[in-house]
Amino acid sequence: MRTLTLFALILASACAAEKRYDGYKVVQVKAKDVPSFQTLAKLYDEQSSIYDFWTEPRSLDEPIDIMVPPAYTETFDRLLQTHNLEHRIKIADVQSAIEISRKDQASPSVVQEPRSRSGSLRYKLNWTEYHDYTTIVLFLAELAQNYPDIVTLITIGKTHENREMYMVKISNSQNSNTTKNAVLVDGGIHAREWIAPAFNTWLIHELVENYAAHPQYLDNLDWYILPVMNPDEGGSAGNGCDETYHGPAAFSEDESANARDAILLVAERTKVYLSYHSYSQVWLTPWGYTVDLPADYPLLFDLAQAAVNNLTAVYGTQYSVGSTTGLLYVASGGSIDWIKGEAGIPYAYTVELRDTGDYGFLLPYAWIKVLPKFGPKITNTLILSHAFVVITHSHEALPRFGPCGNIGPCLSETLRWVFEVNPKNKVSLEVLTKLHNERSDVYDFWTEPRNINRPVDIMVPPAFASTFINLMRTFDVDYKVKIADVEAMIEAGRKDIAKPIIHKEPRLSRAGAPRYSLNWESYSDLPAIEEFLAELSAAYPNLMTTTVVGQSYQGNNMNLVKISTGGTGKKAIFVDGGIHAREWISPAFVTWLIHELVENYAAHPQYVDNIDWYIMPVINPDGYRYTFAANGDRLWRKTRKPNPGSPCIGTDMNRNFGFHWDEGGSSDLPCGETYNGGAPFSEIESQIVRDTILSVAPQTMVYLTVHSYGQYWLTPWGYTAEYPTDYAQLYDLAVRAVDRLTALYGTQYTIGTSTNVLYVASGGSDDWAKGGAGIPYSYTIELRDTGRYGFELPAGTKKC
Ligand code: 0X9
Ligand code: ZN
Repeated sequence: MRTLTLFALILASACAAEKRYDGYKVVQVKAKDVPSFQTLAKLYDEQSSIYDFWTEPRSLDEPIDIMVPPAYTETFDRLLQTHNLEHRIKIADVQSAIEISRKDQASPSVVQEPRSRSGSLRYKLNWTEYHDYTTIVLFLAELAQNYPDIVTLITIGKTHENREMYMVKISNSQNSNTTKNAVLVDGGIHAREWIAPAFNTWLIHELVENYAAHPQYLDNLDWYILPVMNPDEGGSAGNGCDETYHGPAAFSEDESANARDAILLVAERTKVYLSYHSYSQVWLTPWGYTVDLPADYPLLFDLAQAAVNNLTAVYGTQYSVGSTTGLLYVASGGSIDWIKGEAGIPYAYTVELRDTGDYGFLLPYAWIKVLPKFGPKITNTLILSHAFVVITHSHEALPRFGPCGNIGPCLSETLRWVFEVNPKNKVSLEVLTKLHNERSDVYDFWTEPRNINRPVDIMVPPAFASTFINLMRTFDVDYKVKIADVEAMIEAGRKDIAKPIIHKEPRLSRAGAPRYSLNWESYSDLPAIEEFLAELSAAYPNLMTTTVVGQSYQGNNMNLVKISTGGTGKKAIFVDGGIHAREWISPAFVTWLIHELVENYAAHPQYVDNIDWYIMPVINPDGYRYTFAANGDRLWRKTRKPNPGSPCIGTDMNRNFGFHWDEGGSSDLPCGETYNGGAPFSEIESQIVRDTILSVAPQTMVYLTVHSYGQYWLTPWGYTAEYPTDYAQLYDLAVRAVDRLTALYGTQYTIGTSTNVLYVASGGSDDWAKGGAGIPYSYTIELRDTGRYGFELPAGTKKC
C-alpha cells in the first residue's frame, strides 16, 4: 500500500508545475491578553517574510490566521507555548488545499461576509454537491469553534501525504453527568465513494446545527465521527491524475492504524458502529470473513431491520439486511469484522448507501464527474434517512448482552430469542409444522403454525439461532426477532413479583380483615397464593372453603376453592388456572375472580347466590413454583416429573387428558414442549383435576380453563376440526361473555373451536371436560396479550 500511495504522490507532483506549499500549514491564533497580542504584532512587523499573516493582528478579540512554512513549524510551536497563545490548526496541508480547491468539483463556497458569531458558518457545505477534503476540514474547524461545548475536533494522526486525520466528537457537555452510550461513524474508507463523507458531514451538521429539532440524539448519546477516513485519495481526485483513483481501493497502513487507535480509545462506551460506503442499498452485519453468523446475529439483525424499516418509511428507499458474506461475498479484513470481533463494539454495520446500480461507482466515477450535483437518484434526503435511523434507535435501550461481555461463545449460553415468523407459502408452512412436530425439544413454539400468512412465535435457544435463521432463509419464511433478549425481559418482569409480607402478629388475630399479600398489581408465587386462600376462607367461612384435594408430584398442595352461599340443587361453574406454568396471568386472574366473588360479594350477589363455584387456581403447582425459583425457568410450561429414560422433565398437562388423547398436536417425545405424558392421565396432577371435576360434574354447566396468551375464547374440539353438535349454544354463550368483556375493557377476543382458531391439539382439559365429564359449556380462555409481551405480560392488566 505504501508504494501505491507514493506512486500517487509522484503522479500528483508531475501534474503540477507551480510553487508548492508542501508541509505548510495555516494556524489560527488568538491572543488572550495584551502581552500575547504584542508578541503577535511584533511577529507581524518583523517576520512576515517567514510567517504569512493571512489576517492581520488588529484587535485582541479577533483570531489571526498565519501560514507557517515547514522549516519553522517547531519554532512557531514553541512561540505559541511560551506566549500562551490560543491556537488551532486551520489548514493542515496548504499544498493539498491548493490542489483540491482547483478541482473541477464544487469549489469551496466561501461566504464573503465575515462569519457571524451567532453560528452561521463561513465555509458552507450544502449537500447538493460533493466537497473536497479541505472544505470539509474547514467546515469542521469552524463548527468546532462555533460550538465549543458540543464539537471537538480530535487530530488522530497524519496520512501518508501528511494530511491531518480528524475525528469529530459531538457531545452535549451540558448534559454529561451520566455515562452515555456512544455511536461511532466513519465514511470514506473507499475514496471514490463520495457519498459517504457527504453523509457524514451532513450527519454532523444535523446533530449540531439542528440540535434543537431533536435534542435527544445528543442528550442521550455521544458521537464519534470519522468523516473522511482516506483523505489522500479523496483529495487527489480531479487533479488530472485520475489514474490513482482507479486503482484498488487503498486503505494504507497509516490511515488504518490511526483510525484503529482512535476507535480503540472510544470503543468501550460505543454500542453502535456504522461504516458508510456506497453503493447497493444493503445494511450489512459481520462476518465478512466467514459464512458463519455471529452468535448474536439476531440482535444485530433486529436493530438493522428496525433501522431500515424506519428509513424506508421515511424515504421509500429499500435496503436489504444480512451478513456480509450472506448478502455479498466473503471479504476478509473488513472494518466491521475487526470492530466487532476485536474492538468489541456489539452493533457493527457496513451501510452501503444509494443507489442500486444505475450510477453505482464503477461507471459512476465518470458520472460523478459530470454530475456536479448528487443527481436525481442521490439526493440529500437519503442522507437524512440514515441519521434518522441511528437517531431513533441507538439511544433506546439496546438489547443487553450476556455476562461474558460483548462477544464470544458465552453469549450462546445465555440468550434466547423469540422470533416471529410468517410462512408465506405452503412449503414454508410445512417446514414450520415439521419443526413444530419433530423438534419441539429445541424450538419452543409459543404459538403454533397453522395457516399461510399467520405469524408464529418461536423461542429459539441461542445455540440454534443461526441454524434457525438459515432454515428460515432457505425456505423463504419471513422472520423477525420479536424479543431480542428473553432473559432481559424476564429480568425486567421480576419487578412484577410481589414481595412476601412478613407477619409480625399472629395471622388471624384481627377483626376479620384478611392480611394476604395479593393485590393484583404484581404476580404472586405459590406460597402467597396459598396464604391468600387460607386467609380468605378463614375470614369468610360461610362463603368460601378451601380443601386440599391432593398433592402434586413434588408434594405441593392441589387446592380446591368452593364459593357458595349454601343450599342444594344449584348449578355450578368450574374454573382452573395455571395448567401451563409460565402463563402467570392465569392464576392471577383466577385469584382475582375469587377475591371479587368473595370480598365484593355485595356488589353482585347474584353471581354467588345462584351459582356454586369450584375453583382450582394453580393446577400445575410444581411448574408454577419452578417459574419463580431462582434456579428455575421463567418460561417453563410443563409439569416437573422426570421422564424415565430421558434427560427431559415434565409433561404438558394440556395434552394429558384422556379424551381422544394423542390424536394429533401433541408430542410423543419427553423433551417436547407439548409432551403428552406417554399415556392419558399419566400425571398425578391431571388425575387429581379429573377426579375433582368428576366429583362435581353432574351439577356443573360451565368449565373454564384459563391460559394465556392470544385473546381467544375457545370451544372444543381441539382434537378435531369437526364442530361439537351443540356448537351454536357454545358459540352464543361465548359471544355474550366476550361482548361484556369488550364493553368493559375494550379488549377484543376471537371466538371459535380450538382446532379452527388455533391448531389441532389433543388431550386438552377442555375437550375432556366436555367429552369425558359431560360439562356442556367448556371453554379455554387465552387471556392477554396478543403477543407483544407474550408470557411476560406486565402485572396490573389482569382483568381480562
Ligand atoms: O396449546 C394449548 O394447550 C393452549 N394454548 S397455550 O398457548 N396456552 O398453550 C390451547 C388449548 C386449546 N384446547 C385444546 N387444544 N384442546
Ligand atoms: Zn396454556
